[in-house]
Amino acid sequence: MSDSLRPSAHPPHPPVVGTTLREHVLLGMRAAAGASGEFTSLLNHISLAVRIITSRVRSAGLADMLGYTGDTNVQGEEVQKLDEYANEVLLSVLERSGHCCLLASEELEEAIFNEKSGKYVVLFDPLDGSSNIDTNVSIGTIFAVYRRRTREGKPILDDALQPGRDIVAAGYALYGPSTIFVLTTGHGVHGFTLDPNVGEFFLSHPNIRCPPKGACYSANLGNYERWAPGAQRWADWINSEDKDHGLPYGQRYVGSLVADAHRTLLKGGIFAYPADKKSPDGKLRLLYEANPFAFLFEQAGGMATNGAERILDVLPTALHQRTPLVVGSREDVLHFREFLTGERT
Ligand code: AMP
Ligand code: P6P
Repeated sequence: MSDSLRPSAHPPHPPVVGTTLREHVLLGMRAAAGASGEFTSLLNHISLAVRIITSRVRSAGLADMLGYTGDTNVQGEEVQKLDEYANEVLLSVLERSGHCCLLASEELEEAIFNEKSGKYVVLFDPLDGSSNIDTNVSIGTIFAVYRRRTREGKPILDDALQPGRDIVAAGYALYGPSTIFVLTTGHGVHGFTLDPNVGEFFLSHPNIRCPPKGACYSANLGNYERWAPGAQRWADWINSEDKDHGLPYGQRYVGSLVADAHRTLLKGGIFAYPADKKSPDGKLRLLYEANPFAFLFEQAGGMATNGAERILDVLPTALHQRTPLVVGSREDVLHFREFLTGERT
C-alpha cells in the first residue's frame, strides 16, 4: 500500500500532493471510526457530477449550450441552458447514489424528498454566476452536506433548515482556466485540480489557509448608494490613502461568487455583498451559497458574517432565504463589522 494511502494516526488524513481526491476521501473514511462508506461514496458522487458538468461547460460554446432556455427559475431569473443541465446532472447523480434523503437546489422551488434513500441532505447551487456563462467568465458549483435531523421515516423540510455550523461537508467547483474542487469535511480545506486527460482530481492546494489580513476587497460598488451608511463608510475607508494600514486595498470583482470567494480564500482580503435598499435581506442565498463558504472560510482560519452575527449561527427558516454575506480574512471582516455596527466611524 502506497504511503499516501497508509492510514495515519494524526492528523486525520494528512494531505500529500499528487494524491487523488478519491484517495484523500478514502483516508478520511479510514480516520472516521465506524464509517460505513456512505459519506465517502456521496463525496465521490459529487465529484463525478462536477466532472460531468466540467465536460459540458468546457464545450458550451460548441454544443450550442449558450443562450437561454426561455424559462425562468424560482429566483425569477432567466434560466441558462447550462444552469438547467448542471441541475439535472446533480439531481440525477445524487439520486442514483442512494445516500440522499433530501436534495435542494437553487433551480428548484421545492426540495426533493426520498424516504427510501440515505441519511444525508445535499443543498446546492448547480451553476453559480450564470450571468457570466455567455462571456466565458469563471462560474462554479457550490454544495453543503448535512446529516438528516429526523432519525427515521419520511424526511421533512426541517432536515434542510439546519444552521451552517452543522454542516458535515462543504465545497465548490470553480470552472476557470482549470477546474478546481475545494472541499472540507471539518478537517481543514483542501483543493484538487482536474487533469482532464485522466479525468481525476489531484491534490494541488493542501491545507488552504486564509491569510489573517489581505490587500484586496471584492464588492459591487455599483450598489454603494443603496448601502447602509456603515457599509458606505467602510468602502470610503478601504479606498482611502493610509499607508500604515496598507490602504487603499486593491479592488477585484468578477461577479461570480465562486471566483471572488476562491481568490479571497487563497489570497486573503474581503468579499462583501451587504444588504442594500434593493435587496434588504441581501442578495445571496443562505443555504447553498453563504453557509458553504462560511464553513469553508472558518475551516481555513477566516471569518464569515452577515454584518451582525456569525453566518453559521443563523437559523434558516426557508430554503431560498437571502442573507448579506461578508467573508474573508479575520482582520478584514472584523473591520467591516466594526463599521457596520458603528464601533468604527
Ligand atoms: P458514514 O458511516 O460513511 O455515513 O460516515 C459517518 C460519518 O463519519 C460521516 O457523517 C462523517 O462525519 C465521517 N466520515 C465518514 N467518511 C468520511 C470521509 N471520507 N471523510 C471525512 N469524514 C468522514
Ligand atoms: P451582482 C451571480 O449572479 C451571483 O449570484 C453571485 O455569483 C455573485 O456573487 C452575485 O450574484 C453578483 O451579483 O449584483 O454584483 O451582479
